[in-house]
Order: sequence, then structure tokens, then C-alpha cells
Amino acid sequence: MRRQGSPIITDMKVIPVAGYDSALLTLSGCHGPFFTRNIVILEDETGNKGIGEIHGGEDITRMLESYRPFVVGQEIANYRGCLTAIRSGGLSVKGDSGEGLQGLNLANLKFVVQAEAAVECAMMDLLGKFVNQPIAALLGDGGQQRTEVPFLGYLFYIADSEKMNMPYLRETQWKDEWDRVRRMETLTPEGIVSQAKAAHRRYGFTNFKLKGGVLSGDEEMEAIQALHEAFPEARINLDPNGAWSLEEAIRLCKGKHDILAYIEDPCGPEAGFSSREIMAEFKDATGLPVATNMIATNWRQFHHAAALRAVDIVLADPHFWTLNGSIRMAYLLKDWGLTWGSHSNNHFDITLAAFAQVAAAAPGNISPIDTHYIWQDGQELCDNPMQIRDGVIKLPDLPGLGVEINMDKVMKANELYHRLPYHDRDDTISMQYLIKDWQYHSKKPCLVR
Ligand code: GKR
Ligand code: MG
Repeated sequence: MRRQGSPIITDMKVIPVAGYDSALLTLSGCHGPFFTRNIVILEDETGNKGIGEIHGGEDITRMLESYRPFVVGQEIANYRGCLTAIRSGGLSVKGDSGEGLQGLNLANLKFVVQAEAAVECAMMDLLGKFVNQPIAALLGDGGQQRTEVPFLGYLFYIADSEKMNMPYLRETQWKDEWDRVRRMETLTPEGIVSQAKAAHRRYGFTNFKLKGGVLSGDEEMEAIQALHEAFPEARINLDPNGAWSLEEAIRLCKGKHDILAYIEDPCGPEAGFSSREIMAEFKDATGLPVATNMIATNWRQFHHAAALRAVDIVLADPHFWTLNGSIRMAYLLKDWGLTWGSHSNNHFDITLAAFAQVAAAAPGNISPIDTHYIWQDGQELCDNPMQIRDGVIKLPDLPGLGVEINMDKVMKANELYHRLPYHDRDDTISMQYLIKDWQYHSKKPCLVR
């Protein structure tokens, strides 16, 4: 029996794509000249398209491909049923030790990413168009909570790409100072402040996060001090991805409430204790609020982190938790007096829109959310990308995700993907041009060898 219902999905495309990146430094090494993502494009019987974006890599492409039989032929309103079918019948990659991102081992990203979030996003985009509501209105108990979503300015130390025989973008024309500084070597507090000022001028950010795990903790704290002096009103956060020992983290952060609004994953597992136990001790010793995208990346880890009071701000990336899962977390955090935020990795404008929709549905006082988009700005896959102005995205008055795919741009990004010799993120390759035989070490900042 075919009763009157919501439209049926007639087609599902999975398109791997690549874009350009800067030589950004982190504990895991140096970002290569390219980053990869997977795009899901669904079409329903009315001709509407629904889109989603998720992390790159061939394992994730294969997982998404395996979801097709659970999606095509389904009603868009049955998206929860599709996700349930995907979770029980879709491909999952083997070899998950359960360690997650506690040691920032990038090889574990594919186990932490919930690839079905791309399908969820695309189906909710279609559903939103059908019922004429933005995705934010369809999420959680209360639907849309705000019309403007605050983002932070995500700052990075940058390596000199001229030192590497790698095809990094080397532009000679810049729209503004941001376009210039985002490709320039940046290793000093003054350089980080110039980066922040350029990002502030372009995007209006009033809050900043510095990616640490690059120089010694003392040098990174000097950059935080300099940032605070340049932006005294800003909420500033430093994220060394667990590189510091507990002792060092306490030494660096104790009494620093005046310059650091919070700290993200300052330490990790040590001396037989888990990162959740160590972070709880850090919090007790410093009283500084702690954010994480490393020690609570699923509900079981979150249970232990919460029981130990190891974290204040959970960066519940919708690609790690799904869109609905991230909002479930947002409600729980609000009820428990904790704070919701979102982590990010390099991404295109589809993710920017998805994060804006999810953050618009998160109740309470949220932390300004992370985005790498400013490093990719100019490489859009949509016709009407959302814009960060005055540090916020104002949600457009449009149903669904609020952005429309441009297939020419997608196919160009797909051609670039197919020209790449490798498709999985590996921050060692560029790093070895900077330091011969460099290898990742979870307790050593990448330039400290
Ligand atoms: O882009 O290299 C990066 C970041 O370091 C990313 O991989 C982290 O997962 O942004 C992330 C974080 O907040 O830890
Ligand atoms: Mg982090």
C-alpha cells in the first residue's frame, strides 16, 4: 500500500573530494597541501537534493557506499529508521582498539567518525525542504534555539611551505590580509597575533583558539599572553591535544584564569592513569575549565569523564556524535550545568552549514564553536555558502540545510581528489621535510625533538 507520505529517495551519490590546505602544525605533524572529504548527495522523487559532508579517506567512502541499499527507496521522513538499518547492516571498519582519540592517533579517526551522520544530514536536508523548516527546527526537544551561531577564530602555527617540496598553494594575489597570513610561516607570538588580527578583520571573531602541541608549553603560553594583550575582552583557549604531562600542565595553567578562559585537552593518559583521571586531577589543581574532543568521543567515554568531573565543555562534533546525538549531548550538558561546543577538522561549506544548524538547536549558553573553514574559505562546493560575519553565522531563512550544492564545483574537487597519490590524512609526510625522519609522539610537541 502506498499511502500519501513524504517523498521517496531515488538516488544516492557518494563523491570523494579534495581541497587545498595550509601547512598547519599540530601535535600530529604538519597538514599536507590537500585535505579530503566525502560528500553524500541524495535526490528524492520530487527532484529535491539533500546533501551531507563527512571526513575523507577510502574507508569512509566504502562505509558510505555500503549504506546505499538502506537509503534508496526509503521515505525521507523515515530517516531515523534508515540510520538504524545502516547501524546494523552497514559496513564498519575493522581494527578498532577502542582507544579513540585519547592519544590523537589520526589512524583512529575513522573509528570515531560516525559516517552515517552524512546521510542523516542529507536526509534532514530533504525533510526540512519537504516540511519547509530549517534542520535546526527539527532537532532536539525544543527545535531552533537561536538565529545566530557564534564561532571562534581557530589559529594555528604554520610551517614555511617553501621548505617543502610539496604542492602547497602559493598565491601571489590576496583579497585581504587574512588571505596572505593564512599561507605564511607563523611561529612567534607576534605572528599569532597578526593572524588573529587578520581573522578578526575578515570574520569579526571576538574569541580565539590556538592549536598548540607545536612548540614548548612555555612558548605557547607566551602566544596566549600576547593574544590576551591584543584582545583583552576575548575568550581565549589553547589546545595542545594532550601533549603536556599533568605536572607541566598544572605549572603552565595554574593562576592563568586572567588570560585563558578555558583549556582544551591539556594532558592525556600517564603513569597508568587514563586521560579522564588525569584531566580530573588537572581540574582539581587549577580550577580552570576544561574542554575536550579527545577524552569523551562516545557515550561510554563521556559517562566516565562526567563521573570523574574531568570536563566542563564537551566539543560534541556532529560528525563524531551524529547531528541528533550532538543535540542529545547539548540537552544533557545544559541540565547538568556543563557546556556544549563543537570540535572540527578541515571541511567545506556543507559542514559549515551543518554545524551552524546543529549549534542553532543546542540549548543554553554554548561555547563559540570551532571551524577550520577560514583556512578553506574560497573553495566552496555550494552556491550560497553561509558567511561568518561579526564572529557569527546568521542562519538563512531557508528550509533544510540552507545551502545548495553546485555540481560543477563538486566535480572539480572530485577531479583533484583523484589526482592525489593518497587519500587518507597523514601529517608525517610534510613534517619529515621539516625534521628528518620525524615521527609522531603523543607527548612531544611536533617541533620539539
Ligand atoms: O586540524 O590538525 C588539526 C587539528 O589538530 C585537529 O586534527 C584536531 O582534531 O581540531 C582538532 C582538535 O581540536 O583537537
Ligand atoms: Mg581539540
